[in-house]
Amino acid sequence: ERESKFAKLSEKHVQYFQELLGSDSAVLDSVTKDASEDIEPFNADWMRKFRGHAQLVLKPSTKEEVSAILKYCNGNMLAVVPQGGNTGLVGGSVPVFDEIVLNLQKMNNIRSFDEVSGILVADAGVILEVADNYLAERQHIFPLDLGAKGSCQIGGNVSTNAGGLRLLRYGSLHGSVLGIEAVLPDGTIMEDLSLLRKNNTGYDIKQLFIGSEGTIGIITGISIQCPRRSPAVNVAYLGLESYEQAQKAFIAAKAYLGEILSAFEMMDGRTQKIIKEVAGIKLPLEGDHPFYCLVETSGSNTDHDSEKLQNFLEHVMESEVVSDGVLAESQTQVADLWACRERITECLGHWGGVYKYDLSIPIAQMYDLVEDIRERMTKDGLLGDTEDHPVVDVVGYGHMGDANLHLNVPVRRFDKTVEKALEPYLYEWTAKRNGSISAEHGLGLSKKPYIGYSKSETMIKLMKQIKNLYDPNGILNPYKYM
Ligand code: FAD
Ligand code: 2HG
Ligand code: ZN
Repeated sequence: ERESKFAKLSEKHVQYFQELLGSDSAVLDSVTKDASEDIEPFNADWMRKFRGHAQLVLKPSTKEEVSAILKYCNGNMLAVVPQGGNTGLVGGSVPVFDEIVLNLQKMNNIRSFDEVSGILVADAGVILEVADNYLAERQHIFPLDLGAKGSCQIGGNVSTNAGGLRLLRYGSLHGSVLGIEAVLPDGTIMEDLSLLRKNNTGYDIKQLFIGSEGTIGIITGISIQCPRRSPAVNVAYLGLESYEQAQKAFIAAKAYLGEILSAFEMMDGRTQKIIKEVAGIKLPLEGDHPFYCLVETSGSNTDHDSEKLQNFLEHVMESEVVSDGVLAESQTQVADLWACRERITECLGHWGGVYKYDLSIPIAQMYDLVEDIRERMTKDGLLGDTEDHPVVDVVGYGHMGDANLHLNVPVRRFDKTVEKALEPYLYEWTAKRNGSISAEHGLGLSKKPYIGYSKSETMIKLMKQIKNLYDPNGILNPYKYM
């Protein structure tokens, strides 16, 4: 239910924001006002699963504007949803009711880059791919990469503590983000854009903002440690007979490739069949394999890296860990092999909807859950080839090197019976194995009711105390997180 403590948007409020930002930075609902831009894309999430009813979208260009907006909203009890690229997968970036959307897209300047230290300082609204291209021109790399790079913003990435495809190599944003500039709900500007790798002077408050999903403040800028870009990047795509073999391949990759291993991704055969059927992608290997792995190395010496990779491939082929494999021989082939992994998410939406789960589970047991759920869906008569079955398939893939499974259930329509058969069953399954109900996508709206499977009562109480301290009126991203 909409919380009655929040005010409803009035003409007076709109007038204040238009005077503050100018009318082209305040997008209004076309039903009630003259629309300068369609408001619908700001109200609907990427999956088209969640839809809010904001009547106003604000696009500030400076931290001072963000501060003035929040101060006014806090004083007038207007609820606000911070929004970056709106690629989040848990319903966190769109309103639940009529919250005002504060979108960061106009704050998109790179502020500085130091080629000696590799530290980048940039506005929160810079698109991830834009930041990475900027760094590529300077022989550096953004320490995060993910399929939504063309749309997601670095502020959104930090707010969700996104993991992505190379966490195995570059670690979590909790390690690489050095500083944060944020605006608190009462309008206070928190300047903590440290350029220091080491700084032991009290509580590390910026860490609270990393993964806080817009609940305690709006991130307006970040400073981040960026590694040198590796001149030698190799990618191999392997076909395997079983999940058991995929685990052996991972062990061998760590042993043979050591410090140059930069990604180890697992895709089941069903995901590969789906990308071929839905997007017409030509699969790199002949025939069907039950499992596939994508292995990437990044190093500084082409000959040295190639030799290591050859030894790895010889080992896994000779010992029959891997049934078949292909090594990219050009930049285009590198991109083609990565497409087989990165385009899965987009293709799974083909039939209408997807139930998505993003779980941390001990590697050895990761794929057991996919098989268990497939059996459950079949037994309940929900999975089948015809229209009267809501479930199209049950697939598993993900960041195997990080013990992060993406279990996806593509459906012909969102259906309460399917949802009830999945939840909380698979959260209980995960909790029993000491896993996490969200490895990287966060809580948002989808996982709010289930946080208890991953956090104790004491931890939830502490989280609520932090929320109340930063946002006593509860105006920032209400109804979500915990
Ligand atoms: P949004 O979706 O706009 O917002 C996400 C959350 O952060 C919301 O709660 C919002 O309120 C808050 N927020 C956004 N910006 C700010 C800000 N400046 N200040 C405060 N709060 C803010 N995620 C992964 O972790 N790993 C992946 O590999 C991955 N791959 C993806 C692939 C695809 C194809 C898609 C569609 C999504 C993928 N995601 C992945 C999920 C998503 O892209 C990431 O979570 C991303 O970090 C969200 O960034 P965004 O700018 O789109 O944020
Ligand atoms: C990925 O790793 C993303 O591709 C998205 O985290 C996963 O769609 C998903 O479930
Ligand atoms: Zn992922």
